Amino acid sequence: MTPKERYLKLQQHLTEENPVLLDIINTYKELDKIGYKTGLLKRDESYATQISWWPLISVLGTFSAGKSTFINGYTSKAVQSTGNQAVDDKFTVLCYGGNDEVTTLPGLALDSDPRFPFFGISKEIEKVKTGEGSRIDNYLQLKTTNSAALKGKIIIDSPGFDADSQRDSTLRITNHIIEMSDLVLVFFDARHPEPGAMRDTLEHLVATTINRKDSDKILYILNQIDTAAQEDNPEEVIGSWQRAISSQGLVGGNFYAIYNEESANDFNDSAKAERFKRKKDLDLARINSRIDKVSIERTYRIANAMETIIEDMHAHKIPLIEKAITSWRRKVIAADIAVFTALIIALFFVLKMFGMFNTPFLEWPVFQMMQDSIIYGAGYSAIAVLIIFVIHWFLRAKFSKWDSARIEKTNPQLANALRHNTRFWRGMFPKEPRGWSKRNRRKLSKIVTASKKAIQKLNDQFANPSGKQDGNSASLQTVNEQVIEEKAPVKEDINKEVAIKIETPESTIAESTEAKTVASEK
Ligand SMILES: Nc1nc2c(ncn2[C@@H]2O[C@H](COP(=O)(O)OP(=O)(O)O)[C@@H](O)[C@H]2O)c(=O)[nH]1
Ligand SMILES: [Mg+2]
Repeated sequence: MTPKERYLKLQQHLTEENPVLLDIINTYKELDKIGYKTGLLKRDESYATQISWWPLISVLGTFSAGKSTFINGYTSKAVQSTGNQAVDDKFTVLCYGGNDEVTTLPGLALDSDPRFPFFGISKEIEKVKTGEGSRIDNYLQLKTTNSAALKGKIIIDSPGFDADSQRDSTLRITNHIIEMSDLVLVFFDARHPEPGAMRDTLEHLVATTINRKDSDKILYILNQIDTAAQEDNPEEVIGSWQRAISSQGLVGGNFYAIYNEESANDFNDSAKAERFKRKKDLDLARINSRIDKVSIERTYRIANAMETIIEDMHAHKIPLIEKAITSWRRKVIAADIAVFTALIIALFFVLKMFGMFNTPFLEWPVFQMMQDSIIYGAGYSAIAVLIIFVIHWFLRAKFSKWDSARIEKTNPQLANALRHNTRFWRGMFPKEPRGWSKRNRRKLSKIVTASKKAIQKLNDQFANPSGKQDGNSASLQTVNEQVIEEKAPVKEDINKEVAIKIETPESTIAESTEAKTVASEK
């Protein structure tokens, strides 16, 4: 899929899901242009596909803990089949789609979906077993449906997690999914009399998650607590699970206990039922608010990512390109000197061998011929110059090839930019790297301005309750306010920093006029 097709697909989805992000897409396109011009981006790449446009929420956990039931409840649709037998042996990626009925697509469809860079997964599986990566359909499927709760997010349901019987590939996918997720819900179920039975599973999860910087994104959910209601001391069941989780050193605050009302057993005791429902409603609201928060944060992150990319260009990418060009140039000049000195010395000895230095220069047959005819004169000079340039270009090309091949291993982007900057028609002493003209740098500061505007629009959208009615949580409004409060000052700092770095005195004047053009274009 070409970047153009990807953009089209993105645009289609965003029109349905979050129109404010449409503006951001256009600024991403502008940013791509600079990427191509500087050689930091290959023609078939795009900055827009380097970020995930939708937050990813994955649901992992033990077999028949109620993961699929939870997802059906969350989406208010029967998207997933449920039951106590192993009903699903695949990972299911759920996202919003226009149709009312659930549409199922093979895992291969995920390979080309711009919303989510899933091709990483086939590479991951390929590492486990050669050839397995192409059988991605065995592990993954995509389902779409028009549940409002799915708008602007992607949810992954997983087959039961059972550390012993888990095949390597499934474990790999699980780890990959945890890696990419913005939020991970890990389900256990209270039917198992004591957490000890789940120790293996817990241990595996702990092993993969404990040392993560982002371990706060993992929520531990004890499900089906209705089944504990018959116990003499049901609170103790929940308590012992919580202790088991905390004793493993997991983030204790991320523990929740819930059940699904439709699937729940009868409580046979209205006071108990009341108590359980209260606990469940509270925890469910906390879970939902984490999900909403992640969706909103992601929207800001998409807008902010451009500034980060631009900042990175100024601070690291371009200086690195400049350094690579300088180092390449130094080598070419050194090689030029060495080769031409050697040639002159060789020529000198050859001429000496033939005793040419016994006759004066101007009487050499070559020079005689050149003096006799202007055509010969010009011809010989041209050949001499051509030979010199061919040697020089050969050296240039060789060093560019060697340098970029060496850099390719650690920094493919820089290698590409170096090749881009050392094409044969480029001078050896450019004022600035290719594509890094004043005009393009001004365009970048325009992009920063545009992304700031988009963030403002997002603020307006989220601060206005009528702006987003289709959220499924009652607490959405408070979450929004919370997020905005937390984010606003940070963003301003980043903006200021970028602005300071980018704005040279000339660009400030030009930018104010150009900013007007941008505004009038809209
Ligand atoms: N009692 C009770 N049963 C539940 C609850 N949630 C799910 N179940 C049942 O547990 C079984 C397994 O659920 P499922 O969602 O398929 O589990 P998964 O394997 O984790 O996807 C199904 O028969 C559900 O009806 C709950 O909260 N309480
Ligand atoms: Mg299931």
